[in-house]
Amino acid sequence: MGREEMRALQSERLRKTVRTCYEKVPFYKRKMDELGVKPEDIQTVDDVIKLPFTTKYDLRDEYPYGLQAVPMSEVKRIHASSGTTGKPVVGTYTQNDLDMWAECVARVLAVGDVGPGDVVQVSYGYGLFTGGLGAHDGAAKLGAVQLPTSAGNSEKQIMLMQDMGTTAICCTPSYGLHLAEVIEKNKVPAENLKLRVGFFGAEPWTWGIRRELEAKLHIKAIDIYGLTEMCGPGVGGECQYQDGTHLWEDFFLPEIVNPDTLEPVAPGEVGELVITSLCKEAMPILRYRTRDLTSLNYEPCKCGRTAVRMGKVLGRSDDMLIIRGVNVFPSQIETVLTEFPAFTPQYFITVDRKGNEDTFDLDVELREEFFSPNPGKQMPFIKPLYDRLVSLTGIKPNIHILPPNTIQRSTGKAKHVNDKRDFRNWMEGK
Ligand code: DLL
Repeated sequence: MGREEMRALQSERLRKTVRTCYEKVPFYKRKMDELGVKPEDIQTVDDVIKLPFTTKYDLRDEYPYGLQAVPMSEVKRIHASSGTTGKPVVGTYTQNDLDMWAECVARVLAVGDVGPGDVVQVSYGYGLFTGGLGAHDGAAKLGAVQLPTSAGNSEKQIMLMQDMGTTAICCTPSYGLHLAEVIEKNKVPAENLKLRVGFFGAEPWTWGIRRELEAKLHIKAIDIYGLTEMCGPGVGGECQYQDGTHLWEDFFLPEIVNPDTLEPVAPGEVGELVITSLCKEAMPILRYRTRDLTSLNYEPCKCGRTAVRMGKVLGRSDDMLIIRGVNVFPSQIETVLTEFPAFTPQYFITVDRKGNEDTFDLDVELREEFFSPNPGKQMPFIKPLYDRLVSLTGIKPNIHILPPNTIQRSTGKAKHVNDKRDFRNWMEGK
């Protein structure tokens, strides 16, 4: 769809969404009244900046159904993700919402030519998490075979992958890496695997991880993006050119704002992604602050899709680490680590404070063939990694080399950081 046509469609859908929010969701009526905005003030997508933001804290405060715009009799599914504290963030869906979601995921899977005869192994967790059922319904929409293995039990996953002839896999990139390691460890012959493509998301990942996944699993690794508040996976996905994540703008209106001032940033600049849903019925959502730091590129894509492309998620405006005054994203560490082939891409960061000084400890693993418990033999590996990290981030890490397979592997979203200082309160007050 051409940009002008898209704008017209978005504007029409935005008007409808805003009216519904105002009339059906007391929370939005209150917020809009506070800002002195009426539904008729919103005529085109340019007016979106007049609308109030929605945050994770609002969702928590309105838990569980405060933002719902339809009666329970129209709700067909409930999903949830972990919230900032205690209570989860809840998403509810009408049948149309579920259909729209499946369409969104199907658009991404279609990039890998997924269709009838394909066996799609869904190794995202099934349950309240949107990954499992989201990928499942997307595969179903394309008429592919759904293999709902869920996450975990890796040996069995790999047995099924061979026996069932899995051609496409959906899981977190960290779990994909773990499966690749198990395949390697079990010396599974390449000809036993029919894998062609993988759809990885739910956590930030880098080009280094992509190269590793593609080389080890002999696949094309496609990025799929999404969040529970919008539907789940499939808010967007990469095309075959792997040069940005196309966001499905007919369903979601994206903006990038400066996370401090909340003002729009210049086109192409990095800031926080804010999304307004354009078709959601059960829980329409206005200007949701995703906390994901990224940029938008409206240049036409080689693939012919006109949908805007989002850059790789660089981190979250709330998981950014500030170590000795320097902003550090775990993804930066990952990028550096994957430049050094002697190391596995596994890492764990511990940040603490001793006296007035922040401490930064980084656990990494050397691959089997390079590992030695003798510190003297580790030094030649530590030094270049250390130098590279210092030159990139400006802070000096204490690097600890661990034997292969010691850092805790994850079946879902990997946990890479233990920040013992707890800046959360400080960040919230900012
Ligand atoms: O993680 C939905 C999902 C499932 C997406 C499976 C893709 C695949 P939540 O649990 O609500 O939903 O977490 C949403 O995860 O705001 C991002 O910070 C992060 N995230 C999701 N996909 C990506 C991605 C699901 N491709 C939060 N790259 C989002 C980077 C991602 N971060």
